[in-house]
Amino acid sequence: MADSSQYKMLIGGQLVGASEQFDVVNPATEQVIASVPDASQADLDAAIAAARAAFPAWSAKTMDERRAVLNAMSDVILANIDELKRLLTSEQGKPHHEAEGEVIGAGYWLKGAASLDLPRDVVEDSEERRVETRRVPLGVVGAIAPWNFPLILAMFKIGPGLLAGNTMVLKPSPFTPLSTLRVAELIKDVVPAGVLNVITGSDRLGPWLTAHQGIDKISFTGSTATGKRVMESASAGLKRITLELGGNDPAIVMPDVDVAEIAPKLFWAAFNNNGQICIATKRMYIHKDVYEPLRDAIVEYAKTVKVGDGSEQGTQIGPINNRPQYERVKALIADSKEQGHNILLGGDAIEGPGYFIPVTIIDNPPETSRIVQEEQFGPVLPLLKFDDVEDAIARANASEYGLGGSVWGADTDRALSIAERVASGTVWVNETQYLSPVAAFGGRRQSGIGVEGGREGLMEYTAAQTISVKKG
Ligand code: TXE
Repeated sequence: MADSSQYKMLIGGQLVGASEQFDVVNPATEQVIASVPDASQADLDAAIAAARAAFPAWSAKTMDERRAVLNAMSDVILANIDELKRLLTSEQGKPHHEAEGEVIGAGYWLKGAASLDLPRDVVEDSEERRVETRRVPLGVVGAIAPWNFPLILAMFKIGPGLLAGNTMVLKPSPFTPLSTLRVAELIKDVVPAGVLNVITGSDRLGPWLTAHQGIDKISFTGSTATGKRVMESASAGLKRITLELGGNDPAIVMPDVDVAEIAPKLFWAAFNNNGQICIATKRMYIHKDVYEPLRDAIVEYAKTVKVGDGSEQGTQIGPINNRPQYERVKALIADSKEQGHNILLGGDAIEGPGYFIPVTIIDNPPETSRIVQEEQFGPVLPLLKFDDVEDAIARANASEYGLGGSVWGADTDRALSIAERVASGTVWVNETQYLSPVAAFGGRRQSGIGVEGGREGLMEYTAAQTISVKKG
């Protein structure tokens, strides 16, 4: 089939098509909105060859020279907010105001990452020798970004990966390739050819990329199940990996909270981006003294929230991004119904077209139920009652996941002492989901390996090199 797509991949500084394409659907309408290149093995080879060819010159540049390129990319993104936000809403579903926030966040993430530095440690400086450990880039990074925050999560990888001196082949999710391809087109003249390559493909491309001999490191954001397959495939070449996987974040709500003030905050902790966030609150443990009033306040607030097409004025929550995820979330709600859980709000599917699920809130289901134990990644939240905070901490930590978590209370010192006992990579007190390009972010247990962000995240794109110089 001839390449009819207006969207092109970026390989070696050139915009290129592919001999095959696949369709991208608007999740609010289920209409096909574009077709994009479905990279072949040869296209992948070409992207990796371009990245390898660009590596010597890029890695030889100073950190300041690379910083300047990241800042220039950021400026291009920030100069095109309106177009990118509309594109993002059309492929992802999120409301325009959230899409705008993501585009701006993507731009600023690059700037934040560009402010980082790598350590150079003189570990010995004696009469006999000088020993210094510095950090060197790894080579070509294969980056796989997901569909919930396609742009900003790509920048989580591009920023530190390129700053450290690596070159990159980035693969966006097949559900949300458009805004990333458009960014690639916009930045192509500010990034040296081959330093950043963007390729799109159907389900076959991810496994090809992770198994490819020409890749030195993989940075993957996606599900735990796929993360394990990525790790397996990376093992053949002993590739370095960073895996940012699923989460089942607990919130612990203490009895001294101000119910009216906190209800909307707790609502958005769970339902921001339609619950499709690895660090969304997915289990909400509320102290029994405030359980009923807070439950009622959250439900009342939820009734005021408008679910609809993200491109329409006033929409606060859009559709689920894609059909497989829509089916997964519906199956979890169906399970709750079968188990006879008390569904306070929502529950019944909204008539199509579009992958719409109403905001669904479940009243104190058993701890062992699927809706508590599994990552829902959609607009359904179990509220859970606790009496003793020790019990709440134990339940919060009894999960195979360990990505995020939050503690809410007027007594901040008390909340902090509880937060320190939540066994997750990030724990917030009286807020959630604040991430920074200069802070390490990563998961424990089955939520992942390694971190993104901060100096530690930057160092994951490097190897230690010790240089020992004999004196005299
Ligand atoms: O992701 P997958 P999906 C979670 C969330 C959701 C679940 C599934 O719980 O329900 O993931 O989402 C590529 N080797 N998160 O199916 O399966 C594939 O092409 C290499 C959490 O979308 O993990 C796609 O681009 N790559 C999350 C990407 O991997 C492979 C964000 C993700 O696919 C591959 C999104 C393989 N063997 C979903 N198989 C977060 N952590 O934020 C597939 N891929």
